Amino acid sequence: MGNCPVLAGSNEGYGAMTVITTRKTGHIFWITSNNPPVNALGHAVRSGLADAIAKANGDKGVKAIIINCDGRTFFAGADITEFGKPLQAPGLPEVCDTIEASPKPVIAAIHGTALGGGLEIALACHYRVAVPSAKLGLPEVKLGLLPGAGGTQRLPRVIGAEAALGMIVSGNPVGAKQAHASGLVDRLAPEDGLRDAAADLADEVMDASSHPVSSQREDMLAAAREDPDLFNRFRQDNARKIKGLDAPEACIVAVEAAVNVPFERGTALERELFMELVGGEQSKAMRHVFFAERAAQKIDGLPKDTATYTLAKVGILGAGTMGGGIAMNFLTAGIPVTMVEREQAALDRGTAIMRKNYERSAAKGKFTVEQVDAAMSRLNPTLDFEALGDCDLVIEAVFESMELKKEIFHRLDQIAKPGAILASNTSYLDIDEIAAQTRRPDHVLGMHFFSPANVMRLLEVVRGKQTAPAVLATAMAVGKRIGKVAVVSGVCHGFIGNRMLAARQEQANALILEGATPWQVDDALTNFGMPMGPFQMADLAGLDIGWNPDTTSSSSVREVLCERGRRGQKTGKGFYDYAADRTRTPSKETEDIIAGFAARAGIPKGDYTEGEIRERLIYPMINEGAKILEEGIAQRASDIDVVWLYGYGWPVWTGGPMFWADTIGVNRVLSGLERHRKALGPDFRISPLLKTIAEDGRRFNA
Ligand code: 3H9
Repeated sequence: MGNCPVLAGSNEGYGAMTVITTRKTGHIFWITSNNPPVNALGHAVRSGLADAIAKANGDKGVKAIIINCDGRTFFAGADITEFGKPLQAPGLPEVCDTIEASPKPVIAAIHGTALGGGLEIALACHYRVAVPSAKLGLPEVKLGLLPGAGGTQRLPRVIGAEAALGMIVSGNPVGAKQAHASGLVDRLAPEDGLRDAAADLADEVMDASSHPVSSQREDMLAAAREDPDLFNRFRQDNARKIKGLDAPEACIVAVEAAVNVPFERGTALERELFMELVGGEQSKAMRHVFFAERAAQKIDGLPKDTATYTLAKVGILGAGTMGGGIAMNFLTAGIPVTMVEREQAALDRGTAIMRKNYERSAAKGKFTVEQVDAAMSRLNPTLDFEALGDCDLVIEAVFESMELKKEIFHRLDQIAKPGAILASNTSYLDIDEIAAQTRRPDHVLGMHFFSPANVMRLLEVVRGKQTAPAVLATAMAVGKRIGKVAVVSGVCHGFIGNRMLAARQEQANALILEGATPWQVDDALTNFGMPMGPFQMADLAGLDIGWNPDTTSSSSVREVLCERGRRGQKTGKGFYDYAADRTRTPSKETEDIIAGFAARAGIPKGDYTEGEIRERLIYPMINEGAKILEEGIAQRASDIDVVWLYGYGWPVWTGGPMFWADTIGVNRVLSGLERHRKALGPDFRISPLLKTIAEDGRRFNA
C-alpha cells in the first residue's frame, strides 16, 4: 500500500490548518487525522471529516472508506476546550450521521484510545478494526456529561443495553479484546498491522450489497426489552457511586430511551440532556478538574524536558500503615522495595497487612493471584538499615517527630549511595530542617502520601529550598508511574492539604462549644458531598492518637472522651456511639461533655443553620488556600483543588474548594468571613489576596 498515489486535493481548503488528509489506494479512500496530541475532534477535524466523506462518495472509483489517525491515538473525543463556546458547524452528531449514511462502507481503524466522540465516530462507521492494545470508551460522565453524538443510542444497539450502561455510566474504557468479544470491534489487527488489516476488511466488504448500520440495529436490544426492571436495578446497584452527580442519571435515561423509543427520538433526547449538562455547574467544575489535574504536572520554572533519575530500587523506612501502603504502590508498579523496620514483630505485622490488602484486592478482581505473588516477591523486608544503601530513592515513613526524622536523615545520608534521593513522608514538618541534617539537601524533598497510601491518589511533593530540579522532576515522574496525581507544594506547616484542614478543624472544634452538635457539623459537610465530617473522621482514626493516659488532664473534649474509654470506632464509642456493625448514633454522653466545657468557658449557646455551619467550616479553608497561593506554597489555585479532590474526597462536581469559591463568588466568601469575623477568633486574618480578588470581581482560577 505504501507507494500508492495520494489523492489530489487532500489539503484543499484548509491551508496550513489542515488536520485531515486523504489519499486513495485502489478502490479504498483513506481519511487520516493528524491533530496532536490526541486527535481531539475540534472544528477543523469535524469539517475535514465531513468534507472527506463527501469527496469519497463523489468519486466513482472509491468503493470503501477507512478513517484512521496518525500519532499516538485514534480520536480521544470532542475538543473539551470548545465546550461553553458557540458551536461551529458541523457538530459531531451531524458528522457521525454523515458517516453512517455513507452508501460506501466506512471502516474505523483504531489504535491508542477511541474515547468519547472518538468512539462515537467509530460507532457510526459500518465496521471497526482495532489493535489489541487499543482502548475504547465513553468517558463523558467523568466530565459531567453524557455522550452527545449518538453514543447513548448506538452503543446499546451494538453491544446490548446492559453492557452499554456499564460502559457509559462508569466512563471506564474497555480493552480491544473485550470490545471484540462484545461485538464492539469487528476484527482485531496485529499490533503493527492495523492499516493492512483495515484494507483487507475493506477489500472483503466493498462489494457487499449492504453493511451493518448501528442506528438501525434492533437485535442487541431484545434482552433489555424483556427485562424492563434492568434500569432501576442498575440505579439501585450504583446508588452510592453516583450520589450527588447529575450526569449518571442522564446517561441511564438516555440508554433507557435507546431501548424504548426510535433512534431519532433517542438522539433528540440525548441532545437535550447533553445541552443541559454542558451548560450546568457540575460539568463546568468537572472540566476544570480535567485540566487542573494536567496543569498540576507542570512545574513553574522547570522545563518539561528536565532530566530525571532512573529508579531501579526504592527503600522504605517504617513498615507501619503508611510505610506498607507506600511500598505497595511501588511493588504494584513493578519496582523492587527494601522495607526496613527496627523490630522483627513490626516488620512481620507490616508485611502480613500488605499481603492481606493485596489479597482483598485480588478477591475483588483487581489482581490475579499470580500478580499478588509477583508483587510480594519484589519486597525485601529487613531489619538491616544498611540495606537501604543501594536504593535510588528512600522514603522515610516513621512517626511524626522532628528529632527522630533528623536522626534518621543524618544516618541515611551516611549510607545512601551518591545521587540517591531521600524523601520524607512527613505530613507537617519542615523539610528544609530535615534536609539540613544531610550533606545532600539538594537531594531531599517531601513525598507526602495520603492514607490509605495504596488507595488514595494524591501525592504532595514538597519542594525544599534547595531541592534540585532533577530531583523534583523525578518525584513527579515517580508519582505518575505509580498512578498518583502529584502536586507540588512549598514548605510550610501542613503543606497545602493539612494546613487547610487545620483551619477547618479549628472551626469544627469551636462550633461544638458554641452549641452546634458534632453531628450537625459532620452533616453540614457530608450533605455538601464530603465523604466524612471531622468528628466521623476522628472516630475512624482513633481519638487516642497522641493521647497519653499517664499525663491526661481533662483539658479538652477529646481528652475527656479518651479518659471515659470513648476512643473511637475501635472501642465502640467516640464522639458517636457505634453498634456492632459500625452504624453510628449521636451520643448523649458526648453532648454532655461538650456542654460542660462550654459552660465552664462561659461560651453562650448559639443556634446555627446548616448553611452557617458550612460557611464557618469552608470559608476559612478558602481563606487559608488564598494565603497558600499568596505565599507561593501552591503554584496555582487549581493545584489546591487537586489536593482536596484527590486527598480528602472533596466532591468532584464542585471542582475543588477554590473553584467552588469562584462559582459562588469570591466576594460572597469575603462577606461571609466578615460576617463571622468575631466567631472566627482573635487571630483570624483575612487573606489580602482573597480580598483583592473579591473586590476586583475576579476568580482564583482565572
Ligand atoms: C466528548 O467526546 C463529548 C461527545 O460525546 C459529544 C460532543 C458533542 N480535548 O491526558 P494527557 C489534552 S467529551 C482537548 O496528558 P495522556 C490535555 O489537556 C471528551 N484537549 O495525555 C493535554 O494537554 P496539555 C471525551 C485534550 O497520554 C494533552 O491533550 N473524551 C483532550 O496521559 C495530553 O493529554 C475524554 O474525556 C480533549 N478531549 O492521556 C478523553 N484530551 O499537554 C480525554 C486530552 O496542554 N482525554 N487533551 O496538558 C484523556 O482521557 C487522555 O488525554 C488520553 C491521553 C487518555 C486520551
